[in-house]
This record gives sequence, structure tokens and C-alpha cells, in this order.
Amino acid sequence: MTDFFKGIPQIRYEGPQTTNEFAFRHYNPEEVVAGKTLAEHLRFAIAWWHSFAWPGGDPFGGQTLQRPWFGDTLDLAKLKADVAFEMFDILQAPFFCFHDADIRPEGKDFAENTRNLKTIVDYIGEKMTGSNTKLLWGTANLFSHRRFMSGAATNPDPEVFAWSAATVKTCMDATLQLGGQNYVLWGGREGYETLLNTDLTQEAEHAGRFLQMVVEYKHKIGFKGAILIEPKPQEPSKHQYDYDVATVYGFLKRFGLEGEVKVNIEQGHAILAGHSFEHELALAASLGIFGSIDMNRNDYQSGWDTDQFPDSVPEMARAYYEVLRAGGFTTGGTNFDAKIRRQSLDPEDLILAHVGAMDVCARALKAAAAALEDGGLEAQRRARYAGWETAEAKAMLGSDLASIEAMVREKGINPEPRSGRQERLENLWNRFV
Ligand SMILES: [Mn+2]
Repeated sequence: MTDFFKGIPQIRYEGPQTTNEFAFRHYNPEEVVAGKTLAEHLRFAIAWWHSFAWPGGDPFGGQTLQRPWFGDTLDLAKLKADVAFEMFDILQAPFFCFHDADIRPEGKDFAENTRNLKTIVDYIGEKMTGSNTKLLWGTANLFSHRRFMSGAATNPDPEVFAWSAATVKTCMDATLQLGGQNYVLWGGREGYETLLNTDLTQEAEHAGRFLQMVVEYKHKIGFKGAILIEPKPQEPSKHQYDYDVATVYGFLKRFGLEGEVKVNIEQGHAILAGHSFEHELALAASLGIFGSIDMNRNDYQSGWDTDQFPDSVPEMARAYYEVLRAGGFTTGGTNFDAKIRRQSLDPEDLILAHVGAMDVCARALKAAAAALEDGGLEAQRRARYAGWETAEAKAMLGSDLASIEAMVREKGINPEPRSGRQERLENLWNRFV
């Protein structure tokens, strides 16, 4: 045992009336809602990078957080893993997620990076045998080191492409070894700073082939999890190629991967793209590529990616409504890709950030499930399209413009507009939230 979280008890469900800070008010993992427990619905995951590797910097200032495991040695990486598993136990977290760079010290070359990764993955594997926490997904950090300043798969330098492909191979091996349920690619610097030096065609071809290789390797090693892409429109790059769900779907179609790759959707990235979270979720479900979510918000005023813990039940309820309409998570889950504020220095802050976020998500999931179970909203959605249930209306889709014109003349079709009922639907929604 380390003493980092000394004095902090395991968090248990005590109900909405409790005044104990270190308790869940709404997240009762065993509570059954719409046929599954809340733990099975929500599938919470802790992010290694923000919780254990982030030093508290922002664009105007450096490190504020001082952790006893900060430093680039294997012993400190093991200490970090010890603390991580203590936090997973305190929160009863069912899953965690990692990048290679979060868990291992940076080596002097590729071989040392791979050795360091293997050592720490073996160490984490041992810790997992004594823990209930599983791996939701693994990923490679192909954006922090200076070698990635012009991208990874889309870097103009083929040696960076090679380094990136080799690194992803080692991270997929690590994810398989730890029983990960998904493998994620976030193209942090797959984009451009200026079109004046960028060949869009060549960069897209390289990114497409890179992703095909990831899928080929998944099948080669027998990895059963899902491959997920995380869309984001910009920041750090001026323009990122995985802009949003619609853009990623077009990319997958272009390279024949729409049946192989799904999306990990983050609320903050949806907001940066000018969408709502629920829009991105609903579109992914509609396209058959919904995979998992990163549960972290942006600040609506600051205009950049602040990665904050969720605090709004009504917003998250809209998100989980779409998750439930999509049939819920299969391999995916709710990953807190969220960081405490840089003034939140205490170990307690890290725990309570997750406790509050898990409660927000539980309240939201329960509200969404109640609205779906009520059925009123879905009945009105179906009623709005009821005209299309007739054989005549369906036949029109197999017809042609000239025949439809003849039909409109013959029948004297003259459509009468009908209410969209938005405010009535919003009132109905608010009964549950
Ligand atoms: Mn994310």
C-alpha cells in the first residue's frame, strides 16, 4: 500500500440523503434499471493520463500538481500503477484506459520504449489478477513527443510513419495481453497547420492504409475487441482529419473500413465541432459505428478543450438517451477522459471528482431509461413518420421523378403542414429529468 490516498475510505452507495462526501448518492452499481445493473449500463473507466500523468499545466503555466511518482524511471512507473489500482479500488471502478506514454517511462529509442512498456504491462497484469478492474481500452500516444509534431500516420517523414506503426503494434499487443475490450486511435496531430505545406491526398492515403494495417493486425493476433477512432475537429492542429462522426464515416467508407471500425465520441470534441454530444451519438448509432464515449465536457465560454468532469444531469441524460436508443454499450463504456482543475491539488479532489461524475452519470442514465420506458417520446417520433407506413408511400422510393409528378397531378396532392410539437416534447422530456 502507498500512503497517497491515506484516510480515504472505499466509496459506497448511501443514497441521496447522505451527507457523507465520500459516498455515492445516485450510483448504486447493483441497482437494476431497464434490465441491467447501473454498473453494466455505465461501464465506468478511469483515464490513466489525466488522473496519474497530467502535471497540471495549461497554455500559460506549468506544473501545479506534485505527485511522488512523477519522473521517468521504471520504479516510479510502478509506484504510479500502485496508486492507480488503489484509486480503482476506492472507487470500485470497473475499467481503466491508458496510453503507452502514461504507464511507461520514455526510453532513449524504440527498443527501450518497448522494453519499458513490456515491463509495466506485466506489472499491471499482475495487479489486475488481484483486482476487479478491467481494461476498457488501450491506445498509443502519437502526439506528445516532438517526433510527432507533424503528425504520425500523416507525417511527411516515412520514418515517423514507421515509428508510429511499430508503436501501435506494441500497444495492440499490450491491450490484448491485458484483456482490453477495445483499441482506440485518437489522431491528435493527424491534421495540418497550413495548406501551404500539406498534400491532403497523400496524407489521407497514408492514414487510410495505416488504419487498414491496424485492422489487419487485429485479426492476425485474434484481438476480439473493437477498433475505435476518436473524432476531434481541431486543437492541437488547426484542422484535424477526424473532424467529427460524419467525417470519420466518410473516411471509413473511402478505405473500406466502415464494417471494422467504430467511434469513441467525446462530449468536449463534439462541442468543438459545433455539435451537441447527443447529435454525435445519434449519428454514430444511425451509421452503425457507435462504440464508446469519453465523458468530459468543455467550458462553453473558453472555446478550447478543457476536459472537465461532467456536472450537468440534463445534458448527460440527453446523451444516455441516445446510448440507450442505440441498444447500450457492447464493448464500449463511459471513460472519464477528464482532469481535475490545476488548482485541485489534493488526493481527495481526484477521488471526489470521480464520485460526483459517477453520480451525475447515474442520475442521467436513470432519467434517460425512465423516458425511454415511458415510451411517449418514441411513440410521437413514430407517429410523425406514420405516413410512410403505407404501401403507396413506400413504393414511391422505388419510383422516379416523372412517375411521381404524374401521381401528384392525378391525385391532386397538396400537403398540409403538421406541427413538429417541439415544446410539447420538451415538456414531456422534462418530466423525467
Ligand atoms: Mn478523449
